Amino acid sequence: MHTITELIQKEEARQRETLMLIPSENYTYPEVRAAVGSVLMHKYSEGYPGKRYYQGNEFIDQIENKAIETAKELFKVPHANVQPLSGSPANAAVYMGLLKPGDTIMGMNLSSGGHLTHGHPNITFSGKFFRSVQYGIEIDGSIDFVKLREQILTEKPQILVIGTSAYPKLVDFGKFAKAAEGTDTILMADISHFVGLVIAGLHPDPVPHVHVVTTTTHKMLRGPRGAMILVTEKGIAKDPDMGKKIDKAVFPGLQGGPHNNVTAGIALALEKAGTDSFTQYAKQLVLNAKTLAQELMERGFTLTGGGTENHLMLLDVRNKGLTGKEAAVALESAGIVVNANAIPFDPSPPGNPSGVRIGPPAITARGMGENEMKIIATYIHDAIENRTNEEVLVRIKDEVRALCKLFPIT
Ligand code: DSN
Repeated sequence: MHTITELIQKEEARQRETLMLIPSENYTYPEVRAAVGSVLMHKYSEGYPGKRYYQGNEFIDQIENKAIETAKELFKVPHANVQPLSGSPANAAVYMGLLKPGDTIMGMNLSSGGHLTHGHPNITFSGKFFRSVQYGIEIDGSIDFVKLREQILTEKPQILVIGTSAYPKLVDFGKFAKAAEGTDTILMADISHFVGLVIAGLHPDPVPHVHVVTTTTHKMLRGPRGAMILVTEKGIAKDPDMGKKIDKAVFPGLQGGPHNNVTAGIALALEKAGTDSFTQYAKQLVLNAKTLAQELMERGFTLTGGGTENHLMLLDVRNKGLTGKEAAVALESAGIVVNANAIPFDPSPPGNPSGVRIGPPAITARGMGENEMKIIATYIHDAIENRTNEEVLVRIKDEVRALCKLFPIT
């Protein structure tokens, strides 16, 4: 039996020697890892800066204020809460703060690329304690905004959730706002998956159009596992207490002491996100995603929506004669780590879907560019075509390891 230390070392080697192509994963900065592993985790700080239930928070207050101010400046919003422990608790806090049990949440359904916390019925808090109404995409991956407006007018949701976790197109927040025009619906954008593109100006910005924005901090932002809730000018104009209500829902509503070590990591990641070097990273990421998508299509893969406009793509692998899970397992044997994922209108169940989701945020952070995307497309193709040939899979795994060595993790 390995010790925990040995297992951490093994996991580090796995991350170093494989291609991390799950689009929601990334490598944090060394400064972020140092902050998360620091003495800050020893401290209890229930409350908010200047209003804590424990003494000894002189420096913690400054750290949290720095994270809040950096977030407000970066996203140009009047209110930020940096305490949610992750994306699902952040979304839960918005619902708890702004809705009553039984109110209606309207979000994109899972197979169209939405998220469980956007009102997925029956099995999630968002679909159990609230009335859930779901919207979807059309066969070409687009959203029919005329249909959406009709649905909003019929269902009268208290909140419309605009966000995706497996959607390869840009989200037009202005069109969503127009679809809800004249109603009392709160508009919430969950930009967890593409937050870095928003910051870099490569994706439409939700802030002018919605009342509240949630995002995780560990995906494209390369921060620690955590999340933020931002209230926009439009949100404050709708309800001057919106920020206070959300703060109260986070603490004491849902959480106890904030993870101060994580707050420091978030502050550091946000500082980095405001630099030119982050903009360069985001540009390269989009270029890499488009190159990988194009190269995969040239090798006979079907991409839902016909490619990608952001940082991720969904491969429908049915034409290759296997399921998404079988494809993901074959790729892992070749050192390429992806996740099986439902595709739009998937006839198969979520546990054994027809697609895989792929994205290059992590390998772009390692410094890989378009040339490497072409090589990786060949690896993906060869691994799937030769999925029962152990010799080929081992050969690709060796080549993946050699490629990874050229792009060390910092
Ligand atoms: N679980 C994360 C993802 O992989 O998309 C966020 O939902």
